[in-house]
Amino acid sequence: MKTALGDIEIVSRLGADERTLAFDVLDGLTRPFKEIPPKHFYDTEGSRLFEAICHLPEYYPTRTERTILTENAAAIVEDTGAAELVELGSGVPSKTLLLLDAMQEAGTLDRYMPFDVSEVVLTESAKMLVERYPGLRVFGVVGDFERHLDALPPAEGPRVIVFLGGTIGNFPPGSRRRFLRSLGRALRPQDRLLLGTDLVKSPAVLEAAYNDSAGVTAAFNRNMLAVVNRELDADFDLEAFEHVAFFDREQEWIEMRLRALRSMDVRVGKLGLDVHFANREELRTEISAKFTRERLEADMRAAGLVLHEFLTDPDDLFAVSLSGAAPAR
Ligand code: AVJ
Repeated sequence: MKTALGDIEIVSRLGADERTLAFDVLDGLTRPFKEIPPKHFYDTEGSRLFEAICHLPEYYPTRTERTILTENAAAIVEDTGAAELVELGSGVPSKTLLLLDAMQEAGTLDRYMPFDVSEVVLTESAKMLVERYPGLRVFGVVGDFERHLDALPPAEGPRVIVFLGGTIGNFPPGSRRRFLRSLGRALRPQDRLLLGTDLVKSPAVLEAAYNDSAGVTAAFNRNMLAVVNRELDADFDLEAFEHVAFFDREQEWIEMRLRALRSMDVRVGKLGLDVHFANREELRTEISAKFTRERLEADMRAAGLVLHEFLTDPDDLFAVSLSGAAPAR
C-alpha cells in the first residue's frame, strides 16, 4: 500500500498452520502439570491490562528500559549505523520512537519493519510513523516472529533487530537459545540484535512487580481464563482462581500461576473437553526469566552470537544489550 503519506507495505503470514489457542489449551490442560502459554494473555482487555501494569509503581521494567534507551539511543545508532529497524512484537511502538528519533537525527533512518499478530495495530502504527518520519518506509509482518522471520525482505542497510520489554524471558531456556540462534542466522556481520532483559535482583523487588498492590497483575492473569471462555466456549469461574506469582530462585525466573480455590470441573465446549481441577491445583500461565550478564553472555555464545554492549540503569534493574553474529570459525 502506498498511501499519500508514504510507503507502507503489510504482509500477512497468519494462516491455517497456526498453533492456535485451541491447540495450546488442548495440549496444556491435559498435561499432568497444567499450563497455557503467556501469548494468550493479549486480547484487547489483556493488552489494556498490560499497559496498566507498565504504569504501576511496582513494575519497574518498562520505565527502566525507557530510561536506558533515552540515555543511549544516540550512541546505539552511532555504533550500529542503523538504517533499518526490525521490531519483534512491536504492539504500538513507544520506546522504539526513541530509536527512530535518533536514527532520524543521525540521518540514517530508512525502514521500519514491525512484527505483530494484529494487522489493525500494525496498520495504525505504520500510518502514525510515516507521518512522523517523512520518507520512512514501513514493511509490517502480521505473523509470529518465532516462525516468520523469513517474511522479511533482504537488508539494504545496517539492520538492527529490536526485541524489547524483556519478553525473551517468556521463553524457557532451551527455546530461548533456539530462538536466539534463529535471530543470529538472520544477522549479517554488520547487523545487530538489540535485546531488553530484566535482571536478577532481590526477590522482594521482583515479586512485588508481579504482585502489585492494586491487583492489576492478578486481573491480567485471570483474564486468560476469560479469553478461553470466550474463544473456546469454556465455563471457567474466574472467581474460583487466585493469582500466584513467585520468584523461583533455582531457575531465576518469575512464575505466574492460577490456583483453583476449590475442586471443580471445567467444560471447554469447542474442544469437547472436560478438565478436572483439584482443590489448590495450579495452572501455569507465564515464566519470565531474569538474567545476569554472565548468563546472557552464555546464552548468546550458545546461540552463535557475541555480546558487544551491555547497557544498564544505575540500579542494575534492567539491561539493554547489543549483540552480533559470531564470526564463523
Ligand atoms: C511482557 C513478558 C515482559 O514478563 O514482565 C507483566 C509480562 N506479566 N506482568 C513480564 C508480564 C506480568 C511481561 N513481559
